[in-house]
Amino acid sequence: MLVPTTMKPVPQNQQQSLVERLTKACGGSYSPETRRKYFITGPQWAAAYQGQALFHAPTRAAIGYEDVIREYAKIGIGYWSTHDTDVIPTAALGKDGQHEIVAGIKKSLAEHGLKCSMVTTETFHHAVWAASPAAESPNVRDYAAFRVKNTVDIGYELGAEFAVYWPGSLGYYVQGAVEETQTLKWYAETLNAACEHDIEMGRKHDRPTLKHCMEAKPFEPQAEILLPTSDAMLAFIGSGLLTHPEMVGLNPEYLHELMWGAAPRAVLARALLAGKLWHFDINDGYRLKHDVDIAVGLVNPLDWLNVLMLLRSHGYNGPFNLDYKPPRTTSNHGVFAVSFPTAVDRFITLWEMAGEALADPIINEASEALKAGGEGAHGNDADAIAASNAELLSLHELIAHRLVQILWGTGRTYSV
Ligand code: 3MF
Ligand code: MG
Ligand code: MG
Repeated sequence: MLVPTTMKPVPQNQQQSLVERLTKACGGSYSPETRRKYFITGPQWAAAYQGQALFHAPTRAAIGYEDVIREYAKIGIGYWSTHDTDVIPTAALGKDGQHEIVAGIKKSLAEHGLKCSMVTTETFHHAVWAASPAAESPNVRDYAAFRVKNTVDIGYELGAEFAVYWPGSLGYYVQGAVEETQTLKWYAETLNAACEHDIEMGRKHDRPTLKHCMEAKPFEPQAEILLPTSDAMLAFIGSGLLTHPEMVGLNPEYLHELMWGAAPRAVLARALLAGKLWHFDINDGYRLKHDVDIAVGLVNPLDWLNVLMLLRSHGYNGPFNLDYKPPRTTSNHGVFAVSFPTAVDRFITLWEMAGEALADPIINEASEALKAGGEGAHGNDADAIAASNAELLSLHELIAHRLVQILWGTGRTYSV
């Protein structure tokens, strides 16, 4: 809405307080104690994202893990997750430098009362991954195996329960350049190396192994992807290529599934049925567009309500990982004053609302009636069966209407 502005230009030193005052005026925020009751995990890379992209320069200053952990603690985000190279320079991986940094992270987490929930290996940014982590060259694949095993070690060190693998551009820029079945076999070997190392570590440290979760993304701006969807990954897990398929599950990302035009709720349903929904990256965005990583509920709140109803009704108790990118227009201050607290609060409200929707008497009576079905027709008479259910089926649309009503505050109307 364009309205003629009567406001005077806002001096720089008054902008933060204006943003804070208006954020507070929105209301609807939860206390850090309440926020900590949910298994909400904050990635290092999300908060430290500087706003750069293919055509875009950074808009925010670099920040380290100390800042992120401290600010997450203030907000009430109880868990932290990281890529290896978010915190450890590539050249220091597996060396003394790594041990010093990991010790510093442990101290920071303990000081602020956070836990490390998940570790993940960056197999996409560095030049070494130009031909993917499952490249033809054996030295690249040996290096990939070193990296995932080293991430398992970091996970043990920090007490993580989950390891996530987003393979990045696992595929090709030009058709015919790689042989797909061979590439997938090589990719499986890397995951096998991670699981086998984990089993050894588990024995040594007398603790359960990590849950290894694959994350699919249908397209990157520059490559064709061999495992583009969660369903492709389920097939891969069941393909016989993995030595420990029972240790490998999924980390679907809401937007990654929306990006290829799927219904995220249906994707999650298939993962639930396979017993592989272990971790969930939460964000929002648009169908058939880039991976814009908008914060949860800012684009599709109704769809999110539906997703959370499904997860609640199936007792999903894994992490909700805030894998989004504060927009380039948000400042370093805004990342922690606006972006993260409001994302967490929308998630909590949607989660609680999903509980309310599941208990809603209208929705329940309608669902039960649909399951009871229409009376009076059995057997092989298709016309009679259709007629016996015809009036009941209007309840589908009524259920959708009721969900929208719940979303905007049941029965809200205007006096016009
Ligand atoms: C890319 C992603 C990744 C993965 C991360 C976890 C940078 O679109 O979603 O975030 O979630 O690599 O392994
Ligand atoms: Mg993700
Ligand atoms: Mg993403």
